[in-house]
Amino acid sequence: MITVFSSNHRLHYGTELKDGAIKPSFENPQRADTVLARVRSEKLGDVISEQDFDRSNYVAAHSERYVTFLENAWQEWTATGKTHDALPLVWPVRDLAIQQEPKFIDGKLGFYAMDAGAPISKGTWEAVRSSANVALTGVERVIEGAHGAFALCRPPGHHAAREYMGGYCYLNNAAIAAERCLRRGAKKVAILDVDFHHGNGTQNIFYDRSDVFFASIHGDPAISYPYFSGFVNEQGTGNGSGFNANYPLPRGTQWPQYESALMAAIKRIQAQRSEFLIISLGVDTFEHDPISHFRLTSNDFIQLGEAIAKAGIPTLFVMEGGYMVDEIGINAVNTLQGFDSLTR
Ligand code: OKP
Ligand code: ZN
Repeated sequence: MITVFSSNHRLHYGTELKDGAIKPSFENPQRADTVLARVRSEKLGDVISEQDFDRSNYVAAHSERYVTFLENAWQEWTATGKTHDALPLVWPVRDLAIQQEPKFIDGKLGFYAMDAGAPISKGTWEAVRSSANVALTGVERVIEGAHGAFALCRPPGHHAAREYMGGYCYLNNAAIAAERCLRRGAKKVAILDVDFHHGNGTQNIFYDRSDVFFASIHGDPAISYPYFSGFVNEQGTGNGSGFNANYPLPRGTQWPQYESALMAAIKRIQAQRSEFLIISLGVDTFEHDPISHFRLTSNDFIQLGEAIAKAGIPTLFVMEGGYMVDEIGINAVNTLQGFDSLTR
């Protein structure tokens, strides 16, 4: 299958708050470059660059004021004399005022963030915009008739909600791609999130809607990031009631148990009669991932790709997490090769 890639991802590399200290982020540029190298060495297919897309495509999944914040944050931060990464320091939880946007950058950062895991530096917006354009370029291929395509997005997107960033994510690439399908005439789209972490942002964006079905298989949020979403009882609201499905799994989950959840999710997706399937492809379910605790092997990812192919729906794979840089390429490309082996 074709891979879409943007070298602009290298413009973004920040710090994160980890174990009480500011450290270099696990979400580093080497990740995407390792995956790209594997795509090439395995001759998965052509690699193309991203096209440019209008900002209205981002606003389809996010609020106008949030996109404006992302566009201007670095400039507003440096206007106060700072030169290091911008990070939030206060968050509007529970009874605090959550309606009006603060007028100063420190307040805006907290207002538009769920955690301190999404630092903003000089090149962040350019990298983020390019990552969304990678997803849009990939989904255009699928809309035009390709059975599968791979959007090698970095930064990732699935923790980014309609109006907040977090967990290394700024714009929700998978959600933006789903909105593009709808804008181009589709009536039903499904997103399946196989990243180790719950796709809280994607869930948030489509929670009250029936046109995009969202399913996520992830580490039990009682013990895993993002802690505050991803539980079984979150099934959608209003028109979206019944169109959100979470499959939290315990620490140490191996392929047989994972496969049962995967089959259940795919069954739900097929029942929706979705015209397009978008996979939030995180490979941090790998047994040696440094920040997660499932135990999938590299071979298991081939089976993951095969199971997705059996759904028989035109599919866009969107890169999300995966932090064991030596194996991230093998595991991502194994998934794609598993898919291709049943669809060529
Ligand atoms: C992103 B993806 C907060 C950072 C805590 C965040 C993990 C994000 C995972 N300071 N760790 O789903 O792989
Ligand atoms: Zn993850």
